[in-house]
Amino acid sequence: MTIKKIKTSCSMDCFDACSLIATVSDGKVISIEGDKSHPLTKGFCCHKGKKTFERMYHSERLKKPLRKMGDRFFEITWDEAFSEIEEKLKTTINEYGSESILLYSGYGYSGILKNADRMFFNYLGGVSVHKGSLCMGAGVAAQTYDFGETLSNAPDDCLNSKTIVIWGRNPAITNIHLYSNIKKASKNGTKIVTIDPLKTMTANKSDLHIRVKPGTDGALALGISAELIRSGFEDVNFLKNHTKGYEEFKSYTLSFSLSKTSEITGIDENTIKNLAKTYFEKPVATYIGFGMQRYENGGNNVRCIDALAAVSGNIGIKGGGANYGHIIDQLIDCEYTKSKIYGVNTKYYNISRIPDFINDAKPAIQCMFISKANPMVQNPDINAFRQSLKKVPFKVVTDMFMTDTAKLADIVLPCTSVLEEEDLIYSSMFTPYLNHAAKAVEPMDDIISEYNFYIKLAKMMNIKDYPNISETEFLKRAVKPVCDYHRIDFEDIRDGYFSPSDDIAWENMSFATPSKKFEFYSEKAEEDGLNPVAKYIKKQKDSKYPYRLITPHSKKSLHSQHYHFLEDHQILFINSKIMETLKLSEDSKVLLSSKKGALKVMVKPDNNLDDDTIMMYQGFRNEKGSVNVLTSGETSDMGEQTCFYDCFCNISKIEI
Ligand SMILES: Nc1nc2c(c(=O)[nH]1)N[C@H]1C(S)=C(S)[C@@H](COP(=O)(O)OP(=O)(O)OC[C@H]3O[C@@H](n4cnc5c(=O)[nH]c(N)nc54)[C@H](O)[C@@H]3O)O[C@H]1N2
Ligand SMILES: Nc1nc2c(c(=O)[nH]1)N[C@H]1C(S)=C(S)[C@@H](COP(=O)(O)OP(=O)(O)OC[C@H]3O[C@@H](n4cnc5c(=O)[nH]c(N)nc54)[C@H](O)[C@@H]3O)O[C@H]1N2
Ligand SMILES: [Mo]
Repeated sequence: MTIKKIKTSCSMDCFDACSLIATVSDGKVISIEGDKSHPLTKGFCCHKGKKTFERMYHSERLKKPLRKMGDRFFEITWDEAFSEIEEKLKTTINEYGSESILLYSGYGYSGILKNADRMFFNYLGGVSVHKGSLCMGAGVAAQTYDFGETLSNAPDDCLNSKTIVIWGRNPAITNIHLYSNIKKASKNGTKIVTIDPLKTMTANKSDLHIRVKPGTDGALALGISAELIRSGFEDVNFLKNHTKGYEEFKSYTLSFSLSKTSEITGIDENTIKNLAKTYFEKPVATYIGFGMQRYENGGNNVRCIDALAAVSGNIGIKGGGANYGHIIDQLIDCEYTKSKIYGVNTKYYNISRIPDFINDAKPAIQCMFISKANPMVQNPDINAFRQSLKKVPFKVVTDMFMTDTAKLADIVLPCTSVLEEEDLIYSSMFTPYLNHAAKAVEPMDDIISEYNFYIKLAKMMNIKDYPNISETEFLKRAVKPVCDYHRIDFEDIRDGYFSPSDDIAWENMSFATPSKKFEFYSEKAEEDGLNPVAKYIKKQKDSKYPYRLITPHSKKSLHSQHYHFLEDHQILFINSKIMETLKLSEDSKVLLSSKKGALKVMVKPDNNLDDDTIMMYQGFRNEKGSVNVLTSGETSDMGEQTCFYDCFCNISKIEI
């Protein structure tokens, strides 16, 4: 028996991107552990990361290409799959042009290599590709106006903080390595404050939980800033030397009196006053989450929080930061970037509103390629999504499993697991590291990797310039700018990991904005038709749908991926007062309806919820109750981010 330890990485779309050690015995992976030598992973990962090898060997894993005939799928050979796809692409391009091909290349896998699909379709002349975001777009746009880029302090820098404010993020569940640092900081005496409408596990373990009304964080941040300014607590030096437009911000923010802020946010005046004092007593690290930007005013909410961090001088300092994401994509310049010049016919569709795009596209969409995503569960307004797909004559989905999306395809292609290929993994959400993932085992059943699939298809389509290079060479070229800048060799990264980032974001006070300062006033925002200064915008409610549905991420699953195999049923959490008003008891069945659709669900009481907020977890597959039959494709004020949590519903009891 030969036992090998292979250094690989979790490839799931997550803050942490854990470095993993796969134990391989006689050509089979038998276990996965967090990598002890990795500075962020520190020897532990979550249950989902550990399951990476179980997913690879799962009995339901797809191993052969499948073709739909009637309502059923049948196995076909790779050659048959290739020739049908080749023929469809050729006739589509000849008759309608390449823009009548739609590519949905999602975020279900965080490696560089699997950008091959985007590269191929650029070489093909450019197709319809997405813009906007289901995930973190509003916050990224906001931080780009304020700082010029989205960067955070190093993950363990919060050990230097006097207070850590976790604002609309649930790291105990979604970002476990940040959470372990927070726990450590707490033991050392750092105060932990969580601002969240839900009593999450993170909120439960904090020194202070502030239950803000959903979507009102902008007002809260402005109210705290106003109190800081009124008390003379603002950081005069930082404001004078490193910011632009403070006076404009100040005159607007001062209209947020304690009483007005309290009324909007539901937080008492004393708490707001104390928060101002907390922000004055530096350093304060603010961890801004993605939950709080899934709103119509999501971008402005983040801008208001950035402004608070700036007014209090918590930017560019140890233990501080307006820590949202940590984008390192700009350092990666792969063959994919070069391929963009070939994509002359590239057209953009809004990722939240695919049905509208398909319904109106001219030329009409003829072919659709979906990979690394399960939009039939995760996109908003999935009823409309399903309807619109009926109009697309030919659909190819690449996935490891028969998802709700794959079920709607004409051809389903299997793909490799991260354990079956070499790759470089990164996340841009939090971890500053690029992790090398070595190939642990050969692909099962001769599955053709996406990378090699597109090399072969490029040959069949006679694309002469398409880079016919090895995976290793592709990765080497991708990180060449990083290697050149940091004077390292690809082999240094191949040893395990590399962080190209500074420990303290913006420590040199040279921001990436046009003025090189922190911009309270952003001309770029103004050019984009937005208020140049961060603003609180209020969402009007529709009285027909009195309850706001929040659908956060759960511990059990990464989106739909693990729920796919769980027997759990969807549950709607509401408080006892609503239960009484609607004459419901625990486990009653209700019809939850929105202007987009309806879902039958069981209810359970949760008295930590207020009287107009209800909660369900996202990620359940269609037959178990996908929340996204209720959500709509409306997008936020900036970044074209789906407003998943601006979902207003009604509840009616189902009499059995
Ligand atoms: N276990 C697990 N981990 C994951 C994921 C997963 O599916 N499962 N998904 C990964 C991905 S892709 C992402 S984007 C991240 C998301 O990570 P997070 O941002 O931590 O998670 P969310 O569930 O989007 O929302 C975080 C919190 O925002 C709160 N919230 C909602 N509305 C408001 C509001 O108006 N104001 C405030 N202050 N808070 C609000 C919610 O109650 C929730 O507790 O997690 C990543 N990690
Ligand atoms: N209501 C509501 N909806 C939400 C959210 C919410 O908070 N509320 N959160 C949103 C967020 S933050 C996000 S990021 C999205 C996530 O949306 P998705 O990324 O669509 O969600 P996943 O369920 O993770 O689907 C990823 C798919 O990729 C497949 N996959 C994994 N590895 C590979 C690979 O190597 N190649 C290929 N081809 N496929 C692979 C997986 O098997 C899985 O089916 O959902 C969004 N939807
Ligand atoms: Mo996400």
